[in-house]
Parts: sequence; structure tokens; C-alpha cells
Amino acid sequence: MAMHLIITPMEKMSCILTFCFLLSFIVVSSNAEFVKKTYIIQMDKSAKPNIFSNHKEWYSSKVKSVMSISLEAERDNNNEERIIYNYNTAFHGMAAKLSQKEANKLEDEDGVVAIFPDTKYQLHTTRSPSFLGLEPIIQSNNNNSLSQNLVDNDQNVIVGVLDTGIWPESESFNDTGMKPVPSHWKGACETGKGFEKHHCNNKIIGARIFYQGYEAAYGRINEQADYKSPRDQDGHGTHTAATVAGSPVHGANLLGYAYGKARGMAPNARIAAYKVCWSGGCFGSDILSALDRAVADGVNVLSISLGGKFSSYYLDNLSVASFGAMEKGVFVSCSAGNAGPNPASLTNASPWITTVGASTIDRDFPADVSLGNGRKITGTSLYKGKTMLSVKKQYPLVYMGGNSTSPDPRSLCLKGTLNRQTVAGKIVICDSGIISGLQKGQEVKDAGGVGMILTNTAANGDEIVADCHLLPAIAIGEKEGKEIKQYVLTNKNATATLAFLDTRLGFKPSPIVAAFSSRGPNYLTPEILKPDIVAPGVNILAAWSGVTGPSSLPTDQRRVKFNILSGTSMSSPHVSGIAAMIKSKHPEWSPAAIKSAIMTTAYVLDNTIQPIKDSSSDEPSTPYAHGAGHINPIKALEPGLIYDIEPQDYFEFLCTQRTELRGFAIYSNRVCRNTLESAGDLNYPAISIVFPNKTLTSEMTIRRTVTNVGPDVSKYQVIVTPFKGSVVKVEPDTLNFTRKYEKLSYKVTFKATSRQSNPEFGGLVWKDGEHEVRSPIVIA
Ligand SMILES: *[C@@H]1O[C@H](CO)[C@@H](O)[C@H](O)[C@H]1NC(C)=O
Ligand SMILES: *[C@@H]1O[C@H](CO)[C@@H](O)[C@H](O)[C@H]1NC(C)=O
Ligand SMILES: *[C@@H]1O[C@H](CO)[C@@H](O)[C@H](O)[C@H]1NC(C)=O
Ligand SMILES: *[C@@H]1O[C@H](CO)[C@@H](O)[C@H](O)[C@H]1NC(C)=O
Ligand SMILES: *[C@@H]1O[C@H](CO)[C@@H](O)[C@H](O)[C@H]1NC(C)=O
Ligand SMILES: *[C@@H]1O[C@H](CO)[C@@H](O)[C@H](O)[C@H]1NC(C)=O
Ligand SMILES: CC(=O)N[C@H]1CO[C@H](CO)[C@@H](O)[C@@H]1O
Repeated sequence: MAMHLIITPMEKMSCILTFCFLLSFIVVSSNAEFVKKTYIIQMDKSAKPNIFSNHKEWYSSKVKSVMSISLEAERDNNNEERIIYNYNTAFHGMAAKLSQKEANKLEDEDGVVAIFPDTKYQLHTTRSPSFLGLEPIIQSNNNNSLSQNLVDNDQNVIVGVLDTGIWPESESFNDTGMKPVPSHWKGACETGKGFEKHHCNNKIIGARIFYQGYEAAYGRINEQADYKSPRDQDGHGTHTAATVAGSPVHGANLLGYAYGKARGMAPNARIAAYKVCWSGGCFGSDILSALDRAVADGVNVLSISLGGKFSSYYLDNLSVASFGAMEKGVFVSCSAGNAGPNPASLTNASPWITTVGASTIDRDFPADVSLGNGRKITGTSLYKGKTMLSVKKQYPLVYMGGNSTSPDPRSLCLKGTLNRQTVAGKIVICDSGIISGLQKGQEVKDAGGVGMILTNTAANGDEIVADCHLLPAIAIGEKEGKEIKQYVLTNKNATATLAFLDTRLGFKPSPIVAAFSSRGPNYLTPEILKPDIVAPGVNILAAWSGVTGPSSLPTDQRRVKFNILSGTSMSSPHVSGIAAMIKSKHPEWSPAAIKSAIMTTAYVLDNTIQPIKDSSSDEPSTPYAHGAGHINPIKALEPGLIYDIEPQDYFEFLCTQRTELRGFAIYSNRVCRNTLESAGDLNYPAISIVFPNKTLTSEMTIRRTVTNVGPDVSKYQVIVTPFKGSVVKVEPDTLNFTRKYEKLSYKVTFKATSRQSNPEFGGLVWKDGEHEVRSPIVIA
């Protein structure tokens, strides 16, 4: 099994950078009346008059109507610039630059629910809580119902994290204010090298190690290279645990980058660390054992950022063990993997697992390459160090790649390929691939290079991810990388310099599905759409091990309290934390109910109100990349309806598959009752139609049952997107509930009307005026 951490990552950015805004931003003008501050304005979404075609337009007109500076005076600054952020997801409204007077006026306008100044000057939060709509609400002084929802969560939810252990001294695990460990907890605090009983507290309530499988394969753990105890040498487990349930830490940052408040998704939840990964790998048997133990200990949620080959349900230890966890009511969230954008590349696709893909947040770390010919190209970097290149000087630039007809292997900057004579004192261009970009930086540094430009190749396109390099280094997308290489190949005296621009917020568009995020379809069972959801997984700041540098290179002597990492390893703990939050609000909900709440409330539009894009194509992403969409935590607390699934239903699903059933159902004796006609009838919150033998007369019907978790009397109406190749009919098309927890069923019939060469995508939404319960639809 491998950790789902991206080591040579990439993120999309470049040309769109000019549209970046800072959320905390002040414009000072000579006239005090016109001093503008940023306000966050919460709007009543349903109050939009019909004359406006979208909310953005409406917000714009609201702001225009209260502007005290004449439109003429603002003609260079069009009104769009006053609105620096549209909230159309977890929170409805905008952030806008307004004078005090304008803000007062706006407060009295129809449709305005609340307005509050964004008082912090430093950039807030480790951004993902804020981006997810959790943070501005908690930080606001407003006493609105949303903050109540989030603040009162109790401390009885326990999240088990299967990973590389934990660094207990991190401020993210400070237990100040936490009540004693719940009495139902049966876990233990195992001790060993560097880990004593006192390292557990009311935040880290359990810590265990599992190494038998590892030692069976590799021999005894090298105690020089790793702690044979729950202590985290690597950093990965500390990062994921802190993302799930870290306590708030003010002033968190990595070498000054991403400065703000760091906190987990469920800061009141407890953490139990199960160390299953050692330097060299994580073994299925150790994972199986840890999972089993965690369930017995009494965890409510499991966060697993690991994956192996997904060849069948019964041969995959994680799949088998998580079935048992699900039977015991434990929610399991796993990373989808980083093998995207290849189709059918995902792991952990069992239907009882919540499979999480990765997307960007609205924060980036821009850095500029200025070429000798005057061209400036923007990439990304987390470099910060004493050795900076002068922005006024130009440095010789070298690329050893030859040309496209005769490529040179030295272009990859692998170990031992760089000649000191060619490289010393120069900025070296290295193509990405084979080893991590961080390691390439080390090679360039060792050969006397002063800087590095890491250029993407076709394999990773224009998606660039920031790295914490050991020398001045910037990652650049494929297209712009080509331009730089062309410049070097056609100029004898090519030069450049590198500049690092710090952290920017408000990046648009975001979210974007990361190119590396593994994709569907689910090749074991195409009727079950995977991944389930996407969550932040690019450039995520969280706690780190005290004995490993931020680049993870053995030569890296830097020590940091927080590190920035990318991968579906980072997105899965966001979902585990949000599941913990839902569990604390609805303790009786099954894992399937929690997953349903997360999926049916997800959003599919970005912060420019366009369909969420796919970084690998720059086109709208499909459900094979984003599943149900991007997680929307506050909505997920009150989904209206849920698609519930009992353990026996999952077993019936297995009965429809050609898989061995032995090994499943460790906690009960189950037999096939053959209640499911096909896998597509599993009560999943997503719909994936696979015509067995598609002809123009093919027809397929699937059945679903929803449980009312909203008000007793609720009336829902269905809306289905139209499809080119099929007619879709839902029966009945209204659902009238008379009490909470009532279940009502419906069926959906798909009739093929024309041949489509590609899969078609859409959605089915049940609406009651307050809730929108959306299931993605794929017709393949
Ligand atoms: C917030 O609202 C609750 C009731 O909803 C009330 O009891 C409490 O006093 C309010 N707090 C503030 C600070 O207004
Ligand atoms: C934990 O947090 C509290 C409150 O912020 C602080 O007073 C205390 O020093 C912290 N403990 C540690 C070990 O850092
Ligand atoms: C590419 O490089 C090779 C070897 O250096 C050279 O022979 C060839 O002419 C070059 N081709 C182009 C198009 O520059
Ligand atoms: C390149 O640099 C060398 C040495 O600095 C100089 O002699 C030469 O004229 C330069 N060539 C061009 C084309 O600028
Ligand atoms: C599948 O299609 C073939 C012709 O393309 C037809 O002979 C066969 O009967 C079909 N099978 C089913 C189950 O519809
Ligand atoms: C639900 O109620 C509406 C009237 O409010 C009615 O038109 C509709 O037929 C009812 N649906 C069902 C399935 O009973
Ligand atoms: C219970 C279970 O799934 N065991 C499997 C764990 O993984 C090993 C190696 O792939 C298999 O041999 C076991 O059968």
C-alpha cells in the first residue's frame, strides 16, 4: 500500500493570477469618508428578483445602488472590483470593499441578511476551513443559526487515523479546554521509543502501532530510521490527523507562507493514531489489524489516506476490513489515489467506503521567472531562504534537454547527471518526472546551481503544485516551460532571475479538480459511481513532524511546525473531519446516511459560478473526476433527505458481483437473500447507468428510497437534467412526507433514444424549497 501524497506535484495557475484578490484588504483614499474596508455580506439567496439572471448580477446591482462615489469617479474601477468574492456555496453573499457609509446603507437593503466587517488584516486560517465556509462563520460576531450548529458539537466523536503515527508536541494537538476521555473509549496509549503515556492527552486519546506485517516482509524495523512507537518520523500522519481534528493554532505558517489560523475540520473531535506505515511501506495485514482494533476501541470515523491495487473486493484488505467497520457503524473515508488523470485509475472504490478526490482551494503561492528577453512567466513555489536571487540581476540559464528530435536524458536532472562546469552559478531548467522536484533541486544545488526552473512535461500538463525547495526554484506548466526552453535553445546567452511572491488568496476559478486526482469509472462495478466527492487536496497547510524537513529529503536540515502538502491524502481527512462533525450533530446516523448527506449537498459550480473545471483539460470536470461534486460541510449538516443503506444491503450488493464473499461480514453471518436485481439498485446517492447491450430500444429502471430527515411535513419535487441520448422518467415525481424518518421510494427509467459515443452526465435533484438533494447521473 502506498501513501496518497503527491511528491512531484503540479497546480494550475499562471495567467489567471492577475485576478487574485486578498480577502483582508484596505483601500486608503485621501478622503476618510471613502476609506473602504472589506465587508462580508450574507444574502438571502431566495430574495433575488427575477430581473437578474444570476446572483452575481444581483449582488453587483446591490453594491452599485449604495455606492457613494459617483460612477464616473469609479469608471476605471468597474463595479466588479468592489466585489472581491462571491459566496454561492456554503454561504450566500459576497465580500465587497465598501466605505462605512456604504455598508450602513447596504445593511438596510432588501435581501441583505447580515453584514460584518472582515477585521483581520493578516490572512486567515489555513484556508481550507475558510474555503469550505466553516471559518468566516465561526469568526463572525454574528449570532446566526449556522454558528450555533458548529460551535455546540460535543466531544464524543473519535476519529481513528491510520497513517505514519503522530507528533504529539504539535500545537494542533493541544487539548486545552477538552473534557476527559469519553468513558466508552476502549483504546490505549502504547509506548515505545520517544512516546510515553503522557504524550496522549484529551485530544490524542489513543496511539497504537502495527508492524508485524512490515517486519514479516522487511525484517526488523530499523530503529535508527524510524521510531518503533506511535511517534511520527515522516510527518504524513501528523498532517492528516491535524487536518481531521487539529485544535486551532493562530499564526501557523510554513516559512511565512500561508500564514493564518490552522485548525482541523472537527476541532472538538478526538484523535486516535494507528501507526501502520513505516519507512518503506504500509502492509495490508497491519492495516487490517489496525482497522479491526480501531473498531473495537470504539472509533466513530476512520481516516485512511492509503491505497493499494484495487483488483477485486475480496483481495483488497482495506475493502474487506472497512466492510467490518461499516457493519459496526464506523464511517470510513479513503483517498482515491493520485494516478489521475488516467481513466479508471482510482483505488478504494468499495461502495461502503467514501472515496475522496482532490481539488484546489482559492489560495496559491505565485513566483515569477523573468527572462533576459523581458518575458515574465508565473509559476509557483514555497521557497524561502537566505539565498535569494537578486531581482535586478540576470543569471545565466541552462537547459540540457537538447531538442525534441534528440532529447537529452540530463534534462531530468537525475542524480549524477549534472556537470558542475555546466551548472555552477546558473539557473538550471529541469523537466519533471522520475524523481521528485525537491530531489532535483538538491541535485542542482549540489552541482553548484543557483536556482532551478522545474518544467512540467505532457504527463502533468499545466498543473503545478508548490514545493518547499532547498534552493530558489519555481515550478512552471508545460506550455510556458516550452517557451522558456525555446528561449534557451535559441539564445546563446540566455538569462533569467527568480522572484517569490508569497501567498495570495481569492484565486479564481476555484475549486478545480487536481489533474493528479484519480478518476473513475469504477472498473470493478461501473454501476457504482466513483469517486464520491472532492475536497481540498492541493497545497494544504497542517502540522508536521519535528524530525523531518519540509521537503522530506534527508539532507533537509530545516525544521518546521507546519508543512504544505498536496495529494488525495490531504483531501480524505477533510472529509473524515466533516463526517465527524455530522456524526456529532446526528449521532444516530449510519455511515451511509453521513455519506449521503455529504454527497447530495455537494456543489458543482466554482467561485465564478461556472461548472468546476478539470485541471488536466481546462474543461468542465465530469462526475468521473468530481463524483457528486465539492464538499459543502454546512449544507451537509441538514441534507433534508438521505439515501440510507443497511449492512445487509451492501452484502446484497456483493452478492450481485462475481466476488468471493468469504472474509466479508466478520461481525455477522450473512447470506445472500438476492434482494437486489442488479448492482445499480443499491440505494446509492449517485446514479450510474450502464446499458448492458445498448440498442435504440434499451430501457433500464433503477430504484431508490429516501428517508426524510427534515421537517415532518415535507413535499419534494424532482428535477432531472435532459440527456441527448436518453429519456429519463421519475415515478413518482413528487414525494410527500408526513413525518420525520419516513421512507418513500421512487424509480427512474432510462430509455435510450440515440446512440452517444461518449458517456453523458447530469443530475437528479429533489427540491422542497429549502433543500436540494442532488444525485449525479452518468449514462455510459
Ligand atoms: C445568541 O442567540 C441565542 C439564542 O438563539 C441567545 O440565547 C444568545 O444570548 C445570543 N448571543 C448573543 C451574543 O447575542
Ligand atoms: C495549549 O494552549 C493553551 C491555551 O491556548 C496555552 O496556554 C498552552 O500553553 C498550550 N500548551 C502547550 C503545551 O503549548
Ligand atoms: C537537435 O539536436 C541534434 C543533436 O544536437 C542536432 O543534430 C539537430 O540538428 C537538432 N535539431 C534541431 C531541429 O535543432
Ligand atoms: C554572450 O556572452 C559572451 C560573454 O559574456 C559575449 O562575449 C558575447 O558577445 C555574448 N553574445 C551575445 C550574442 O550576446
Ligand atoms: C445484444 O445485442 C445483440 C445484437 O447486437 C443481440 O443479438 C442480443 O440479443 C442482445 N442481447 C440482449 C440481452 O439484449
Ligand atoms: C403530493 O402532493 C401533491 C399536492 O400537494 C399532489 O399533487 C401529488 O400528487 C402528491 N404526490 C404523491 C406521490 O402523492
Ligand atoms: C482478508 C484479506 O483481504 N486478506 C488479504 C490481505 O492481502 C494479502 C496480500 O494481498 C492477501 O493475500 C490476503 O488474502
